[in-house]
Parts: sequence; C-alpha cells; structure tokens
Amino acid sequence: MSTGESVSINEKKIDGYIKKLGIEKAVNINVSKIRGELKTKYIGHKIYAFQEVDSTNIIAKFLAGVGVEEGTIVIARSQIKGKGRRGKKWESPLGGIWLSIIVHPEISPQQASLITLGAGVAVTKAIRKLGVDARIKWPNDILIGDKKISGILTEANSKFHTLDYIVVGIGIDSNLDLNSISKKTKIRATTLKDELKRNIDERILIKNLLEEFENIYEHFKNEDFEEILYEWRSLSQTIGSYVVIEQPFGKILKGYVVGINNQGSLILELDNGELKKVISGESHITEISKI
Ligand code: BT5
Repeated sequence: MSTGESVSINEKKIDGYIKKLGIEKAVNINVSKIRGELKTKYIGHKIYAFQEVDSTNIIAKFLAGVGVEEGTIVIARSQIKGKGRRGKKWESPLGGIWLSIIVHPEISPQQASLITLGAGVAVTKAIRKLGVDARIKWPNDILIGDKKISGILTEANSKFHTLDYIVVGIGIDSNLDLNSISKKTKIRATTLKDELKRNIDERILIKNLLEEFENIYEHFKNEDFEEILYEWRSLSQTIGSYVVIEQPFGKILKGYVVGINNQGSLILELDNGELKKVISGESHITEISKI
C-alpha cells in the first residue's frame, strides 16, 4: 500500500471518529498562525483544534492508534472530563491551554516515564520565558511559589514489549478565571494572568512550549536522559526540600530529598538516615517545605 493511500484511509477514519464524537473544530484557535510561527522540525506540524472535548488525551490516544504523524497535537478550548493522574480530575474551563502531544519514540517502555520529567522541563522553561519563577515539583507539577500552574499526564501504550506511542497531556492555567474552578482546587492553584496581572498571549506560550518540548524530546529519543535530568534538577523545587510522600496502600515516607537518579526516581534520606529510592508514577509528594 502506498503512503498516499494509507494517509487517506487514516484521514477517513479520523473524520469518522470526530463526527461520531460530535465535537466542533475550534474556529478561534488560529492553527495555521501557530504552525506558521513554529520553529520546530515536526512537533506541532499537524494540529487538531476543538472547541470542547471530554479530554484531549482520549482523542490523542485514538489518533496515535491510527498512526498519525510524529508530533501531532490535539488542543481544546475546554474539557468536560479533563484527566489528572490515578483517576483524579483536571478542571479545564475556558481560558486555559489544554493540549496533548503524540510521539512514537523507539525506546523501551521502561524508559517512557522519563518523558514526563522532560515535558515538565519544557513547560517550566516556556513559562519562565514570560518572566515568572516557575519550578517543578516531582514528578509532574509545575508550581509558582506553592501554587500549581500546570500539570502533565503521560499515557503510553506498548505492543509486544515495545512502545507503540506516548501521549503527553499538558494543562496550563494561562488566562482562566480562578472562580471558574472549584474552591478546593482554587486555593492551591494560580494562573499566569494572576501572576503577571495581564492576559498573556497564549499563541506565544504554545509556540515556546512546543519548541522547548521538541528540544527535550530530541534528547529523549536519543536516550540522552542525563541532559533531561540535568535540566530537571536545575528547575526543581523538590531537591533540597523536606517532603512527605504518599505511596500505594497509604504508606507514608518522610525525608530530605537528596537527588533524582537516572530513572527519574527520587532519592530520599529518611529521618533515620537510611537512603530510599521512590519511584515516580507510584508515589507523590503531599507536602513540601524548604529547609
Ligand atoms: C495532573 O494530574 O496534574 C495532570 C493534569 C493533566 C492535564 C492535561 S490537560 C490536557 C490533557 N488532557 C487531559 O485530560 N489531561 C491532560 P495530578 O498530578 O493527578 O493532579 C490533579 C490535581 O490537580 C487535582 O486533584 C486538583 O487538586 C488539581 N487540579 C485540577 N485542576 C486544576 C487546574 N486547572 N489547575 C491547578 N490544579 C488543578
């Protein structure tokens, strides 16, 4: 089968899927303008933009499954069922950046989780370009001070022990009104609009984000994880802090974070002096304090 035919079969499948979902294309996200300004080799060259979806990650997983091109983006103005990790909700009203990036790296599934750290670096660098002091809280929260501005949800699919695709879902509270999210979430969140006291140009932020992501993804693809970890360490709010970590089955660990290893696990010095490795994806920090 020629490439031409497979592309048209894919496009038919994708059109059918979008029709079945009954979702509207976003007229007010200027996709060609974003693409025109992008200085990337492949990330963001194809963008699917929608008005309102359940979750951009769900659509991205479908697109990844039919084999869309490397670096394809799904973006929506709002999400009804935005997803956080482990079944948590990601509140996604109008005014935020909600997008998913589809990639197919030829690496082992065990290494896939490092892309979350890489995406964290890309988001943090893109936000910092606007002049705010964003930092990363392990493994996937981007904070300004102690308030969350962005979260990342990575979903990977493997076939016969090899990685089929990774969908990196990124949410950034750019211009949203904090009153449009629940009280419980609002007290621990901030927006770029609130930090900078002005509406930000989301197109510039998206452009910066996709360019930073491609830079870091090139390291990831080439298995140059040291570079990602080096950048992650320099942007981390977690290293050098005393933390409380919630593990599966309610186990709690407390200690001082002395570093992160080359699998992306935290190295914690427990109160009794013992060093403990804490694996990302299974554990998360519930409290953090600088000492
Ligand atoms: C995350 O999960 O932080 C991952 C968020 C990923 C969102 C993107 S948006 C595009 C793509 N499509 C999706 O459906 N998801 C991805 P987690 O670490 O589990 O954090 C979830 C917690 O963050 C919630 O329990 C709330 O406490 C908080 N939260 C929810 N919505 C928020 C918001 N808009 N801003 C700040 N914090 C929020």
